[in-house]
Amino acid sequence: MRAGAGSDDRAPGRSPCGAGSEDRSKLRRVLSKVTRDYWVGNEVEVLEYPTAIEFMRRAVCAYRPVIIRGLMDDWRAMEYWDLENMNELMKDAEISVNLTPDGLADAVKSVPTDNGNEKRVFTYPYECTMPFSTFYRMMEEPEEDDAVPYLSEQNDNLRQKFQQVVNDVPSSLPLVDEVFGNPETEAINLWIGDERSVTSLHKDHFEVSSVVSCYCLCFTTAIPILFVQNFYCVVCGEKTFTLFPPTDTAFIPEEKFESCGYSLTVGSSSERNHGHMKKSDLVLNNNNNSTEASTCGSSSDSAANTTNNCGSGCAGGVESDGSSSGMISWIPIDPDDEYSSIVDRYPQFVHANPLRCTLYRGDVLYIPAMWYHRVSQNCLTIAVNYWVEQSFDFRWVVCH
Ligand SMILES: O=C(O)CCC(=O)C(=O)O
Repeated sequence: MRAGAGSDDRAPGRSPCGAGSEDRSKLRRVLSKVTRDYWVGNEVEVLEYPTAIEFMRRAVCAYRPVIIRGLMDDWRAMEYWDLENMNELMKDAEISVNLTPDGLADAVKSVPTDNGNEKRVFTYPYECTMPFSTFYRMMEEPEEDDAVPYLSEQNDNLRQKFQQVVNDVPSSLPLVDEVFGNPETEAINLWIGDERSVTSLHKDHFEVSSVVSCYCLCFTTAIPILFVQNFYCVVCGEKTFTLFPPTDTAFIPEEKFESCGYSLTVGSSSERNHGHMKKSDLVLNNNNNSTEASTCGSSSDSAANTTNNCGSGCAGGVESDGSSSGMISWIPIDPDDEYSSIVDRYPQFVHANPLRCTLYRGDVLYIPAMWYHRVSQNCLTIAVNYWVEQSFDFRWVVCH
């Protein structure tokens, strides 16, 4: 008799490697429990002025997020950055701001269809070029019917576009240099937003245009992707993170969605409203192919930057399918929604291991590569994050 022939492994409902649906559900329960008990725990640890060894032991070797205090004490940004001072310095600078009607950029939403039903699509924000002073007014004097602005361009925007303030933060974090041996900083990003904006659940990818060694590539996609570790630094305000370990990939749904992007409606009102873009100025189009002018109260007439947030050099969500089909693979849940409404739809989410934490002024959150995160602000918040190259090791293997 051939090995395996006639054994239970061949029975209906069993996978080729022998796990039936009951076994699989037991495996899920065990994976969830050992993840929680031996690895993730129930809260994000706080390290005050850690030495390199402490950070190494508590966070890097444990492959767990931690909040680090004391890394930003000597930053000039801590003294000078608030929205008013930044506006003084940069009021005429043209900046790129993401606009949405509801504060949800790069997220899965239900939209009405022509036949009166609803469908879920992945939506990109409208990337609008505007003077900093317009952004400042939209943040300081928001009106009920305003579109929601979020300075969340990524793409290394602090180093590339904010020369006036880039030297107010270090070019790298000394603790990181010591622990990882002066690693490459892939990007330094500036984020300015408030409680109206939410960044949906995702993990950080950094797409590279150059040819990199194939073992560094995410092998589920045709696009070269590096995973990065994230050092997220709050200069003022408050941010709340909901984090999940990479092994929760077994419990976190991911589906393909048609992608749509917001663009300007014809005859939009920004001129009438001193640059304030209104919710009604935005319309959702298939595939984010808008080439309309995107100057919102701007003195220039630059065209829409239609690079989406899965474009080169920024954090995508899960992965693009790498084709031009306009389909995007994304996580269709908000973990901060009502729990029962999520598990009704995705029962395996019951095994997921969320960790929640809030960062305050001067806090740095270390997010190891491949950890999922969902982010929101509790008030007007200015933050900077460093994406640092991740060297691949056994964790990469285990997580796959
Ligand atoms: O601050 C945010 O809204 C999102 C940050 C984030 O997702 C990231 O740094 O990868």
